[in-house]
Amino acid sequence: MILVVKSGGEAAVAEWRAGFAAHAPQLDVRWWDEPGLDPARVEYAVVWDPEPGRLAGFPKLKAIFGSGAGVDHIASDPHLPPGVPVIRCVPWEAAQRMGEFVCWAVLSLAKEARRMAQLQAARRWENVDPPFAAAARTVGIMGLGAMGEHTARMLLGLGIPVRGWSRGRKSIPGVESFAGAAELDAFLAGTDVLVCLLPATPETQGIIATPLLAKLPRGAGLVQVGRGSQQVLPDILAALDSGQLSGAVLDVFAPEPLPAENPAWSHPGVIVTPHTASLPTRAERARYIADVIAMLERGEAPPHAYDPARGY
Ligand code: NDP
Ligand code: OXD
Repeated sequence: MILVVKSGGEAAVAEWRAGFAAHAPQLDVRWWDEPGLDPARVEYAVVWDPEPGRLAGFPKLKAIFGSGAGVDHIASDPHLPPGVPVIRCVPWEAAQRMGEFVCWAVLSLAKEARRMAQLQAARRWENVDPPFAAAARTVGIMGLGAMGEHTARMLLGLGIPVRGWSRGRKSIPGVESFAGAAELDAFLAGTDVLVCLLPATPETQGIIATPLLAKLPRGAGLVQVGRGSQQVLPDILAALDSGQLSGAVLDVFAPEPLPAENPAWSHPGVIVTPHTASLPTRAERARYIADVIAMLERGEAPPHAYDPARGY
């Protein structure tokens, strides 16, 4: 049973192979561009940002796995083979690592970590006196899915009040739920630190822009860990310059890598991280994918399947 992999480059294939060998030794793991590979023998694919049209070249494909949680880079392929499920890679570690990153980001904003790093670089011994305890500011999470819900619980564990916005209403103990476009403004009005954990869809494209930022309380923080297509970066920098935002942690950009000349790199109010909020090891992801392949082979419905009707 051949599984092709295109994630992390050819150099990463050995690590993927070792990960699968531990949990699904029947899988023959091959590099996507391997010379002489017979496409008709390929049954599974694990990919990040595949070239459009390539997946359609495997006629016996049973499932396509994203090597990450968001599969917009696969779903955007106009030649995606019809009827082949696209499955998001969401091991427990992915949500845990995301929760850890967001807690770190929220605390970094509250503790003015960027300013402290600047003072250290300048060898200046100056008090940094944040005006609020982190627990005095409500975090609002846009997107309460696999990542958002776990993150909400971890923030609550730190004593930080949490509210969330999603398409459908949620009932997560301790989290105030807002649903749909009609409740977005009310959600934003009580959000002191906005966390974006939305998928990239036509509805979320460009959502983090001046009109939305203006609805947050003045001096709000922003943690963007969704997708770069959701933000208008000049609007975020302008909101920081005007004081509408007090600080931002930005992990995702369009395009990636963020070009060296982009002003976000050196903006005093921004912490830039290189799309690194949640990256489980290849061993963790291989174990998860192997488990889902076992479910598929037993004829069971896979978890975290991409739904083309919803767009995520
Ligand atoms: P899920 O599909 O599990 O959750 C998506 C959430 O967004 C759901 O709560 C959904 O609402 C909500 N949502 C979707 N569209 C809308 C909309 N138009 N209005 C309001 N709410 C909406 O995804 P995950 O939690 O697994 O991942 C979310 C995203 O995080 C990924 O798509 C990816 O872009 C990003 N990500 C980033 C990483 C990084 O390292 N920076 C790592 C992993 C993921 P409902 O529940 O009602 O359906
Ligand atoms: C993502 C991921 O979807 O890294 O961004 O998992």
